[in-house]
Amino acid sequence: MQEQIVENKKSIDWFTESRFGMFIHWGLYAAIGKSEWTMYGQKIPVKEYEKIAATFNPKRFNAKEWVSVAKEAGMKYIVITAKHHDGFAMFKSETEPFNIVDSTPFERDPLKELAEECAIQGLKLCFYYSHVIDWHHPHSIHEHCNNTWDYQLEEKSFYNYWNRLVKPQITELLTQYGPIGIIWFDTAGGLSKKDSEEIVQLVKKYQPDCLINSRVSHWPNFGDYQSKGDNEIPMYGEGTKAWETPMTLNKSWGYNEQDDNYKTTESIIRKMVTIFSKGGNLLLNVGPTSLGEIPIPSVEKLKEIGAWMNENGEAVYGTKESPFPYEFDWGAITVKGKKVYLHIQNNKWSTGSIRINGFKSKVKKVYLLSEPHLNVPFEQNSVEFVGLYNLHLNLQNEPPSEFISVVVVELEGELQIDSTFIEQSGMIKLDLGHSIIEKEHDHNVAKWKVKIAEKGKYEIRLITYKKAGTNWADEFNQDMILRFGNKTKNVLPKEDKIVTDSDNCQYPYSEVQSHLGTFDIETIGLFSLELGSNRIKEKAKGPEIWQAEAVKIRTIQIIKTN
Ligand code: FHN
Repeated sequence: MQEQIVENKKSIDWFTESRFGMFIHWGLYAAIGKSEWTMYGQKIPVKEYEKIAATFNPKRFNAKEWVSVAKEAGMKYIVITAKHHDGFAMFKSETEPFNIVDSTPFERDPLKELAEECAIQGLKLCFYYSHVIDWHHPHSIHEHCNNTWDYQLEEKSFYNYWNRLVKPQITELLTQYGPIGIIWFDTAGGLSKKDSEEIVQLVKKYQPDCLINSRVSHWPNFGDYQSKGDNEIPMYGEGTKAWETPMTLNKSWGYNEQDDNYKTTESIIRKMVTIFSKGGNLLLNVGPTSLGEIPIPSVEKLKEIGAWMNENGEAVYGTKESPFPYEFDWGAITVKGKKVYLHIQNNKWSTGSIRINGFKSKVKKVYLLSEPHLNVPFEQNSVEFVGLYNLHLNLQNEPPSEFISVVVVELEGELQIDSTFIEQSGMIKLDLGHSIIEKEHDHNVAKWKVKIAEKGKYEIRLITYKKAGTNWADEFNQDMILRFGNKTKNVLPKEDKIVTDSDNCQYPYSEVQSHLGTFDIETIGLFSLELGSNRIKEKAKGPEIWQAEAVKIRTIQIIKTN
């Protein structure tokens, strides 16, 4: 399959250049208004659930409006649920009458209308298809989540479902709606490699340029790019192929009338630029109502995001990830040719300056993206014998954009940086993904090398992401072994600080910071840092099932305290 990924290079380009798409979770469940898992959660019998179709009449659905909302937000593609886990097809299906045209008073095919409108407005249309979970069909089999209130598991025959529903419906989707950007598969627990390959071949047979996400299963053998876990922003060092984070605007995918837990626009934009700076795409979700409207708070958020994208799109579309293998506390970096874009959080402008260590390229000029005539004063200096190169910017004016303001650093030549870990203004984050993991006795040790440019006291913190409802003491009940330079400490991490809205982390996870120790650094140079624990796992070879982990170790943060 490696060959196939290379063959698809051309079609993956539109995806990586686009960076930003709209996810739409829309189905019969919108009429219940409690999100898309209600049928399963309440064990609603198929016969009862089917009755909802008779009342489903999304009269206010307007494809032109939906596509315009996406386009004005700066989104370049739309992924809509053609069939979610409830088995209801949101398109005219000859294969199965449980579909929006044949079993509702609405009688229209919204996917056809969206396909026409996307073609007019220049967005790629993509279809989500739940290929393994289907609570309506008597023969679908998933490893965990089946309809066992209507059907007996032992009476199911998977290929009855696979051959008579899944394959024909995917064929319909690929042959009746013009070119499709992605078939977005989901929750494939239990699907065999053979079946997974078969569905990949089916998609490629009808539309060779159509991309397939990793949740088709058996990634990296199959799938053109990786879907990260829901609401998961990966750490550095977790895979280099194209990837995408599916993210909710509030806490739900399908329409949930009680969920007004919207993220702030600032928080979304911070997460967005973090994703872009790591080379990923953001697929941001809306859950329209049963009348066919995108909820007003979602539209308002998307308008604000659109205003930001409109001003700063140059620093997003077609850019590459930051070459620095770690996060900065002031914001994030994207790169295009000889331009380096610094996405600086507005609350950092008041500090008056930003210093980037490890910046080797000669800088030609620095200016504000939104006001290119306004130059930003800068200095470059280096201490070559210790390999320190820094770029210092003076942020004299007020931030020019709302939320995050972009500064363009234009280079004389190609971008060159020192890619070792170097503390940045007294701080650096070392992600587990970039450590070398070695086995010692009964546990693993994660190892990094880090360059310290200033003498002083340094605090070491552990950053983990904890799932809501997890009891910390159950997860961490043994000391970790921390080695920094030639000093060693045994420490049991505690929940010292909880951050509910960090740039990388969101519901159902929150960031936990644990103080591990403080060390005196008396000479500048390269230090080794090691963390040993039975909680450090070998690096995942395939996709991680993000949702399954109660606590995920992410990062060691080093902070200069004086
Ligand atoms: O179970 C689904 C869920 O309803 C939703 O569609 C998300 C979107 O990524 N995918 C599954 C859970 O990972």
